[in-house]
Amino acid sequence: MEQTYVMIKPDGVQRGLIGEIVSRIEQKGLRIIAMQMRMIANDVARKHYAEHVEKGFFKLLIDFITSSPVVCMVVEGENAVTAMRTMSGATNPADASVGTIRGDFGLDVGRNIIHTADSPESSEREIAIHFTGEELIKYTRAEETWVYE
Ligand code: D4T
Repeated sequence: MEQTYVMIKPDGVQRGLIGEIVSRIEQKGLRIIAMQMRMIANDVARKHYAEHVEKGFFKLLIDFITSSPVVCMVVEGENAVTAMRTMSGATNPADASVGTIRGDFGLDVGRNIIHTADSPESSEREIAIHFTGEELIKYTRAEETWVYE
């Protein structure tokens, strides 16, 4: 089982998409093992997006992600990183396929609704930024014998 870090961004929360997104994750068969709504502190945001520090959009990105509550999650399942990236769609919603979260609900790269870690290594790094080990809950979902062969 793989774990991935997922975050419903301020625009997703403000647009009332928490339920829709959580529902898609549940319906996919993935297991949410941690979930909390919180305001992201500036230093946490800078750590999370450290790879983009030199980019022109960095300040706007930090201002945006700290502007309003986000919903932080750890999602677990077979190939969870790829599964969540596929469900989220291309970074720019203009390029995202219909049926993906960004393709169905977004229009602008600066308001792309959801973040999902892009590799198992990023996932491990991001989970450690946003959650403690004790906050990750070990359990199985009753339907998993019907999700996995
Ligand atoms: P996140 O990290 O938010 O899941 O997005 P991606 O993994 O799909 O894309 P990314 O790291 O390349 O970009 C991080 C974040 O910055 C915003 N962004 C990106 C932006 O505002 N303008 C831009 O030109 C780009 C490339 C959107 C996502």
